[in-house]
Parts: sequence; C-alpha cells; structure tokens
Amino acid sequence: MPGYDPSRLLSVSRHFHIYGELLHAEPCKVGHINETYTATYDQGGVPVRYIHQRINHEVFKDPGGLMDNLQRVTAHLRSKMAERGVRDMTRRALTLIPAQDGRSYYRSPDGEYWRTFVFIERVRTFESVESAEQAYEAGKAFGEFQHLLVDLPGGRLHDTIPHFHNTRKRFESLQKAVREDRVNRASAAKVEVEWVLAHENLCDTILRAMTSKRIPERITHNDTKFNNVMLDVATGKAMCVVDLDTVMPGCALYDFGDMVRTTTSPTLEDELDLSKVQMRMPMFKALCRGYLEAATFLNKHERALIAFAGKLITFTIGLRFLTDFLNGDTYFRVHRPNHNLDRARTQFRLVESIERQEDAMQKFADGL
Ligand code: GN1
Ligand code: MG
Repeated sequence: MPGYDPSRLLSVSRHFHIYGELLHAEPCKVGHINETYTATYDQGGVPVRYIHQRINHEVFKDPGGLMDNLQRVTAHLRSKMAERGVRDMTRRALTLIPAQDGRSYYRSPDGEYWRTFVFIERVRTFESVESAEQAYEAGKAFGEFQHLLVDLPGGRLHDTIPHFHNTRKRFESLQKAVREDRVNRASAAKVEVEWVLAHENLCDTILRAMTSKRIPERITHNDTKFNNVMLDVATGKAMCVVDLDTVMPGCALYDFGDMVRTTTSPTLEDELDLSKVQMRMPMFKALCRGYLEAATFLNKHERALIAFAGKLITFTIGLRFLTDFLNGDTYFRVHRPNHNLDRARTQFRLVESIERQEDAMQKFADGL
C-alpha cells in the first residue's frame, strides 16, 4: 500500500457529498487488495466517520461495472429490509455516499477510482473465530445475504473478475507459473506444487455440475471470509456483510466453502505452525446450521456438496497464493518474505484436515 498522504485524501474527500470538515483519517490495514481509510468529519460539532476507499483497478478491470453492481445490490438489500420493517438500516447494509456529480464513485485526475461509505459504528470484525456462536452468525449472515439477492431485479450483474473461483483455470495458471518460473522460486515451492498436482481431481466436480445445470448460477458474495462479517459489539450478532466487490453471478457453494476455510480453523490464513491448522467440527456444525437455516433456496445437488465445497475453496485459494508466490507476489499484498508460500501451506494443511473429516461433515449437513 502506498504511504498515507493526507493531502491526497483531503482532495479526494471534497468530491463526495459529505457535510462538515475532515478532521483526520487513518489507513486501514486489513485486506489484500484495495486501499481503505477511516475518516472523521465534524458535522455540527459531532464527529462522524466515513470510509474512503480506492478501488484497485489492476484487479478490478471495470470499476464502473463493479460500482453499478454495488449500487444495485445495496439498494436491493435496503428495499428488502424496508419491506420487513428493519430498523438500523445503515448498520445492516453498506450505504454509498454519492460523489458531487451524483455518481457512485469519483474518478481522480490521476485515473484512480474512489468511493465512500457510511462508517458502521459499534461493530467489529475478527480475523479468526472465537466461538461456535460466531461461526453460526457468519453462516447465517452470508446465507441471508444470498437469500435477499435471489430476486434482484434488472439484468445479470457484471462479472467483476471473470472466472474468479474457477478451480480449473486457477490450476492452469499455477501450471503456467511453474513453467515460466519468472522469479526462480519453483525450486522453493517444489513440495507444494507436487501436492497441488496430486490433487488435480478436485478441480471439475462443481464446474461439471454447473455446466449440466444441476447447480444453478446464483448471485453470490465470493469473498465470504469471516472478517467480512461485522458483528455488533454489544450483542455479538452479525449486523452487516461487507466487501461487496466480488458480488456477481457465481455458485452458492463457493461462498459456503470460503466460510469453512475462514471459520473452522483456530489459526490465521498465514499461520506458520501448521500443527495448529485444523478443521474443527463444532465450528463447522455451527456454521453449517446458520447457513442452511438462512439459505433455504438451495437444491439437493448443492446441499450434497456442502462438505466438498469447503475443501475445494480452501484448495483454490491455496492455489492462488502459491501461483502468486511463483509469479513474484504481484497480486496479494505481502508483509514478509515467503508470505504467499506460507499462506499456501496453511491452506493445504487445512484441505488435508477437511479431507479426513469430510464424510462426517457431509453427514451432519444431510441431517439438518
Ligand atoms: C483477497 O483483499 P481481501 O482480503 O478482501 C481476495 C480473496 C481471497 C483473500 C484471501 C478480489 O481478499 O479472493 O480469498 O484475499 N480478493 C480478491 O485472504 O482477489
Ligand atoms: Mg475482499
């Protein structure tokens, strides 16, 4: 992330419909892709916070399309909540602040895309799950999110990153990275690359089921990490799902899979002590209960691959970390040498743990 430049942020902030004076701002370090700031304004003598965010347009090649999705999705969530008489709406769905010209984003003269959200107060996120209740809340929040979007009006959403969770394509990118070995790291990752090649059979199960339409395309979040759910500080209940850049047409199971990846192990995704990495059944049960209670629209083919999805997405994200390591860390922000390799190792260890428990996981889901 480039260094924080207060004058740049001040000039960006002036392009949004915010009353009052910018008091101060702080960069937010979570997230591997975008650049995010929390900014405090004085409004009538009260400090009010907003989020300013620069969209990484290397990763998101069509920021206009992405913002179009975001606007449609957040407006729909709001209207569904209004129908149900939900209060506290600006804490339950992201609220975009329009730019001065009425658009949902501001494009700066240097070609950067910026957007602004209402800051949600009295919530917090966690990098790893601390209790089964939290896993339940995460499952329920993403299940409800998918459910609310089942009847999104208008045409198909833009694919903000085409083929995002396509494991076959991700597998091919890894093979290419190994062949090219641009930064001479293939020898350092030999064991991991061999491990991946030995697991090639995971790639096509869901893709085939989607081609044959047994599994339908749905509107999905696609980045259902546990730290993308905001929990109310007072009650611990899920309030809001954030990070909507990858909301697009996808497979519901991929969302569930990424929840398994990020809620069932006690470790962070870059844990170095692999002996600590494990899929914990009580967390899976709570997560699965929460998700299936809300995602009542799933068909039997989707439900039959619930446990497999956890394994598949953990494998896929691991593949992506490993590919980025081999390509010289050009995609995921890294904070130490070998960071992407460490992340990949952690994912693969978790895949093995899921593999050992997969039958029991699926049996539990089948019984719900
Ligand atoms: C990226 O930036 P962040 O942390 O929200 C990535 C996800 C990965 C995740 C791994 C657009 O998400 O797909 O699962 O890192 N987002 C994109 O931590 O590639
Ligand atoms: Mg994200």
